[in-house]
This record gives sequence, C-alpha cells and structure tokens, in this order.
Amino acid sequence: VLESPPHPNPADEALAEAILGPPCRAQRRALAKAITLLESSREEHQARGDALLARLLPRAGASFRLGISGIPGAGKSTFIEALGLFLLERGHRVAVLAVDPSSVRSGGSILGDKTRMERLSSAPGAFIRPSASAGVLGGVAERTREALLACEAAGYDVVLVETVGVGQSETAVAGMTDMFVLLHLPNSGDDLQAIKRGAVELADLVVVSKADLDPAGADRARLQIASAQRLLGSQATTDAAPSDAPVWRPHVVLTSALRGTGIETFWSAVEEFRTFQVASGRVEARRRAQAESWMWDRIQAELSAEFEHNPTVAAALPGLLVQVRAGHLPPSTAARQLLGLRASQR
Ligand SMILES: Nc1nc2c(ncn2[C@@H]2O[C@H](COP(=O)(O)OP(=O)(O)OP(=O)(O)O)[C@@H](O)[C@H]2O)c(=O)[nH]1
Ligand SMILES: [Mg+2]
Repeated sequence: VLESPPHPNPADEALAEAILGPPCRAQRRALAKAITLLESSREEHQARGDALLARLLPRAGASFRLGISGIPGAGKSTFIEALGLFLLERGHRVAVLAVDPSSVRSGGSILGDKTRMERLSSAPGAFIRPSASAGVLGGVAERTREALLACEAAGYDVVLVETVGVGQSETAVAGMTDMFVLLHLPNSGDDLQAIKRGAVELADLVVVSKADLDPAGADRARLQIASAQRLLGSQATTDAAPSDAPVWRPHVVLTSALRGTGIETFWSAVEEFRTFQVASGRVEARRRAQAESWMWDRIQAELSAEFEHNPTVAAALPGLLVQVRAGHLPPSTAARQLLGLRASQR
C-alpha cells in the first residue's frame, strides 16, 4: 500500500495558504519561512517539509527555470540584477535562488549577492533567496530544487538559479532548470577552463559578460566559444531527444550588465530557445528526466547515510580501509564484505 503524503499541521497549513494566496509582503515572508523549513535537516522538520511540499506541488511547475553559472566574479549577480529588473518591467515575477557548494565562501557571497542585487531585492515583484548551507542530506542542490517548487507555487513565473562554476554545482543546476546559461569573461584563459570542466557542453546559451571592459576581447571570446560549441555539440539538448530531432545551436551573446547592454538580445535568445524546446516537446521530456534523477539522487543519499551509520559497518570500516589503502585487499572485495555486513544486520 502506498503511503499518501501527510497533511501539514495547522501552522504549516497557514504557511501554505499564504504562499498560494495573492502576491504581497506576507506571501514573501511565508515563502521564506517555508524554504527555511525545507532546508532544515532535522528529522521532524523533514516530515513537515514533505507535507508542505505535497500541498504546494499541484501549483508548481508553471515557471521558466533558468540556470546561470560562471566562475567566481564572472558577473552573475550583477547580470541577474539587470535581467531581473528587465523582466519585472515586462510584468514577470522573478525569483532568484543560489546554489553555492563552497560553504567556506558562503558568508561573503550571501552578503555580496544581497548588495549586488540591491535594487532587485527591494522590488515587490522579486524574491531573492541566498544559498542554502552546505552539508545537508542530499546536498545543497536538492534544497534548491524544493525551494524552486515553492517559488513556483507562489506564482513566480521566472526562476533564476545562480551557481558558481566549481565542482558538481553546474551539473546540478543544469539538472534542475529548463535552460542552462554560462557566463564567460572576455579573456581567453577562461575559455579553456570552461571547456575543460564541461560547462560549455552543458550550456544552452553562452553570455560573454562585462563586454564593456574589453570589446575586442569579447568578440574574440565569442568566436572561440562558438567554434568550441560546434566541435563539442550541445549535451543538454540532445539528451532526451530522438536522434533525428532538430538540434538547437547554442548562441553566444555579448552583454554588459553595468551598462545594461545586451540584456534584451539575451532575452530574445532565451525566448527563441524556449519556443524551440516547446515545439519539439523537450521541456516536458527534460523535466521528466530531471524528476526521475532527483528521486534516485535522494535514494542514493539516504542509502549512503544509512550505510555509514550502520554500527556493524562502522565497526568494520576502519580496518578494511587500512587494508584497501595498503593494497592488501581489492576495493571490490571490501565493498562486498561491507555490504554483506549491512545486509546481515537487517
Ligand atoms: N565593467 C563591468 N564590471 C562588471 C559587470 N558586471 C559585473 N561587474 C563587476 O564584476 C564584479 C563581480 O560581479 P558579480 O556580479 O558579483 O559576480 P558573480 O559572478 O556573481 O561573483 P560570485 O557570486 O562571487 O561568484 C563586481 O565588482 C561587479 O561590479 C559589467 O558588465 N561590466
Ligand atoms: Mg554572485
């Protein structure tokens, strides 16, 4: 028998109603509270979070989810502020979330984001949420996925997810958004970096940011990225599509968030991509695949945690590790023994 999701307790039900209600200051407050609950790693909060999410889910899904990545200092927050204000002017409601895998840096970056998005964060049509703290079960990315659904339930129709281009965060953000954008500085050192870590392949669109600093360099960067894209192909869009489907050719757009140039061109390219995705049925296909891998991510995280906390496993682990490190025991044998211990415990 399948367990149906529990109902929220009265306090959380009031939270849900405020989120699903009309846009106002109280709605933003409720949304912020709900996200804090969803981010909590305490067991009783997780059960409450699950119930709340189940309540919000029927109203989620209607936004355009846009991932924005780039190395530290690439200009992501400044770009998001400019883009956010541009979208508000066109009647959109914009939510901004951040995935920051490096907890060491996060204190500074949260403050940095808030000050760099000062105008956007005080706009009534926008909601800005700095990064969740690292080290929670399932990782920061999972918390952001849940926060994204809550923002959608509150009626934000564009959700921007900022992430810094290190580690697995780019793959994680590409795996929760409808479109993945890479911000690129107008100097060639950055090009190779981005290509090496696979970000260019993931990108549906590349932005050469801060073009005002070095217009000639920005043009060179555009040509280099475009030729790299031709060589690499685009992974993100070929994933879920049949092999004979038309292929999206990622654009490269030059912007200066400081001068406010290129934002309109950028948004036209986004809309072109979106039209292409909708017409080819890829939006739904991509989201279905994402939902499935989200579930598996969660299962793997829970299983690993349970495994590591198993007392018999924990007792045997140090000794086996010594043997594996010394080359006296094949890793596969050690793994099998540990898994066997766990199985015999149940
Ligand atoms: N000249 C120029 N400077 C810019 C532009 N956009 C951002 N900057 C500057 O670049 C610096 C970094 O910008 P951020 O927007 O904080 O970059 P970020 O990618 O969000 O940085 P992290 O969140 O720390 O990874 C700031 O000093 C900005 O003022 C631009 O279009 N032109
Ligand atoms: Mg930033």
